[in-house]
Amino acid sequence: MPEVLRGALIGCGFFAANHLHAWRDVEGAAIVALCDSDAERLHATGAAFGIAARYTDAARLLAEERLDFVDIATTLPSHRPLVELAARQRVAAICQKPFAANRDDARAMTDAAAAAGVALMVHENFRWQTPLLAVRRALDSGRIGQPFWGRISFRSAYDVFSGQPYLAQGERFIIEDLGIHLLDVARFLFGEVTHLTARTARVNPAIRGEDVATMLMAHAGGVTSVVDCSYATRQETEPFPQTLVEIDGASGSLRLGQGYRLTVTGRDGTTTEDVSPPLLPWASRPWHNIQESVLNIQRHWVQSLRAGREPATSGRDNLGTLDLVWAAYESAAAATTVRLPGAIG
Ligand code: NAD
Ligand code: 89V
Repeated sequence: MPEVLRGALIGCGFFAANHLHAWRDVEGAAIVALCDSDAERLHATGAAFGIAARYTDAARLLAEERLDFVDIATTLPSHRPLVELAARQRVAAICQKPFAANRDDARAMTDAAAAAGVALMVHENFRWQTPLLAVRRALDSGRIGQPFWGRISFRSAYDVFSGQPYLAQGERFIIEDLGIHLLDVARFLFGEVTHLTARTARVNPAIRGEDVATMLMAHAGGVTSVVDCSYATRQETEPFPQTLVEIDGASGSLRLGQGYRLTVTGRDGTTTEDVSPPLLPWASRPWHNIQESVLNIQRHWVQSLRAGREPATSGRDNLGTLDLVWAAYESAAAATTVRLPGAIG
């Protein structure tokens, strides 16, 4: 394996600058080429980051550049063709979330990477946020004992549509765009899910999809969890983009509250810790939490490739999160509880 892995970024839109800034901070990898079908965006990004090799066609990029991986930061409709293209060239790929629109596409993508013998990671970065990693560590410390109940919550009135106008246009919105992160965090903290019930609502009349969702889940390990998200919730202090967590266990409880305060109560008393993410030099509030998680997941990608290990949020792993997304839409539409494909009994 080369000392510095050669990567290309495909998709120079709203979020791409975070990937590119973070790649500069990742040891052992460099972005050597860019691709975007929009030439204006491509050249603006190339100029901003000093990257001269620029392509408007991903097939040409892969044919002409010698690459160890591609980092796909395009929106959902292009994910399957781009992942398959990379696999055909035997190039490893990172793909932004949402990975796929349906199980057939997701399977085709994971099968293509497996058949080519290349790594495939979904850029599912929320579980890499410093505050959420601190929650995982607190659970692992055993202080609250065996968890039996949890809540992962993200409620905001932040205007996400100004930076990402496509979010207002899709038939599906909050579960597919944001709930997907929280459902992944629920799997990260409580394990796989057997049953899910969801309710959704659209409060903002200017958008097409749902902007409020509540999911109730039974996890195979015995935890009952609630995942709730809203972009229609105005509060005294706007918490965007903080994910709040409540967990009750057999010997105590844990709360990740606003302002990145982690309070853990065990039989030995209560401790409160500031688990704020660092403000990286290229980051800006309030996005710094998400921005730092981009750096963390990209570092994890390089470490995984070097160690020959499957990344934590591999394409295969992400099927479990996507199943929850699709189950949530199915449950909300039919007003029923959905049994997950992997559920036993
Ligand atoms: P965007 O629309 O602003 O940018 C996407 C870019 O990809 C555009 O410039 C478009 O021209 C280009 N593109 C599309 N298809 C292409 C193709 N086949 N070949 C080359 N270029 C192509 O979107 P965005 O807001 O930057 O979001 C990109 C992805 O990142 C989405 O899937 C979104 O859900 C995800 N996202 C993730 C996070 C996170 O925290 N993980 C945050 C924001 C966005
Ligand atoms: O992560 C995302 O995809 C973003 C946001 C956090 C704003 O929902 O769209």
